[in-house]
Amino acid sequence: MPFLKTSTLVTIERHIAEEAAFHPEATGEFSRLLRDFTLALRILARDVRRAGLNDVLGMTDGMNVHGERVKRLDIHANEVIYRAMDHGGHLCVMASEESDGLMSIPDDYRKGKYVLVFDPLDGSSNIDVNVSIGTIFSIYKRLDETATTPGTLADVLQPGYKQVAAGYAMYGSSTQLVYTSGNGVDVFTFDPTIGEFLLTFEKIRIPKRGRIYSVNSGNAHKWPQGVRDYVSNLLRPSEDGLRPYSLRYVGTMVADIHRTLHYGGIFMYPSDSSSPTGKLRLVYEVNPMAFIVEQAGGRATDGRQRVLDIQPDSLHQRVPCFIGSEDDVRDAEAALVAAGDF
Ligand code: P6P
Repeated sequence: MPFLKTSTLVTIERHIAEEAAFHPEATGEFSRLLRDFTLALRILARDVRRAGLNDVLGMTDGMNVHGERVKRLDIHANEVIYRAMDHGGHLCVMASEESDGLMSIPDDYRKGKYVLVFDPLDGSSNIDVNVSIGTIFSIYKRLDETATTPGTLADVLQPGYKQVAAGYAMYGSSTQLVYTSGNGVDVFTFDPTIGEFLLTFEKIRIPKRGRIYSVNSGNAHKWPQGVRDYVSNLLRPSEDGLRPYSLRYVGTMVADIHRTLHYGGIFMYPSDSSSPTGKLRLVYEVNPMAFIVEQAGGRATDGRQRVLDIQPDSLHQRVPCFIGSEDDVRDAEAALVAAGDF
């Protein structure tokens, strides 16, 4: 794998404090924000691990804002993160996949200069079968950093290149936190015996090209012609042995991106005839993953433009996405152009 395994004993708190040196304007507020957030992740790591025992699985009678039946663990995760983050004084507003609109900071708590958006439990369709699920998050500075009023929708709907930090936790055989604040991508593994996230891989670099593609092929009949041409070509054996590619698809974005980050290749959720803007959400799924993959040397577009340059129009806006190794994403874009999809 193209990154260094570290042997020094570095907790995420120490790592963030050391990274603060790259941000002279840092007041320590950002470090305290992340400390509170990792507390929520520690709680969710415990609760996801015990989910099968606590009977929190299974369908609720609730529906989320998108009309999808919501599993109890989704709601629980949303509440855990909100309660961990609502009183620290670092945030002026939050928003999540499970929230209809903005998640306000309670009146009697100070409004800070940061904004947190998150998908509390990505991959909820996999909760019942013990397949990896995760939490995805992004942090922005509010538009007026001097304001002390509640944050607004404009503070949340910022283009992805404005992200101050982004990351995801993956609750699998171990709980890993993959994180960037614009200075490369680092991986922390949770040690439940000491309750700490320890730095395990530093400055991940995604391979320039991989040999894996990741997409829900069940939608192939609905894809734009360029996507079908691109995937057909990946399956055509080449004389240099680079093709055919292998298909790997977990159905949890966190798991599919995590594998792509380490092994290279491409993760795609294209638009299709029934979902003209794809399925995945720009603000709290695709933007954070795009920031991470770009920081690891990869590429993330909607098939035509850089994801991080897109100005969001609404909180739950969907966007087609092609994310992964630079060469693989560019090949997909070229196939879309060749087929006249743009
Ligand atoms: P499909 C999980 O429900 C999710 O939001 C992402 O984590 C995942 O990449 C995608 O949807 C899977 O969608 O349509 O392939 O089941």
